Amino acid sequence: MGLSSGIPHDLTYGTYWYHAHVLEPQVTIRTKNRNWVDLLLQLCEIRNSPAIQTRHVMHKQPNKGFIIGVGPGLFNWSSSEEANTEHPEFFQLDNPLMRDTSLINGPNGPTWMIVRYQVVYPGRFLFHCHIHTHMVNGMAVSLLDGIDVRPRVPESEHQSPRPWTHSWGNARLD
Ligand SMILES: [Cu+2]
Repeated sequence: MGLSSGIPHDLTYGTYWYHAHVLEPQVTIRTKNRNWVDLLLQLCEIRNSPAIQTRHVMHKQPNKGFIIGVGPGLFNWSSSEEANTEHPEFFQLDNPLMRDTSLINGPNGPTWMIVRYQVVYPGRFLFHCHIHTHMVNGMAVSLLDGIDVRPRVPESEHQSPRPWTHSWGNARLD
């Protein structure tokens, strides 16, 4: 897609800045087509547990993102720009890694990572940990990318689907 040459260095892309507390109850993130999005991952500590965590294999569907920032502790800024102003050593905006899967871990306690991507494939996708026991425990969000250009379901398709029947027999599976 040639995105590496087009990644914004201007960290004012705050429209789609998400913290967990602003996520919808359904844990979805809605974006508009062509916009740039910063996803903030925050690893915290589990109470009464050692600080060390296993690595999390974070996979972003469908297109790759740029790992523009990684830092220790809790992310206490309100934007990538604000964090970069205070701690530029945590950011790599020139030729950042471009990945669809990235490792994040906190061997010495909490840590954070920012994945920046451009919405180029309208649709529903997952951003999730590839360790399935983590994913089923909630380490996943649904990216509703490009909601402004997704086609609408035709009125004629709004009814409940008819029972499906095997084309090779009479068995009804409803
Ligand atoms: Cu994990």
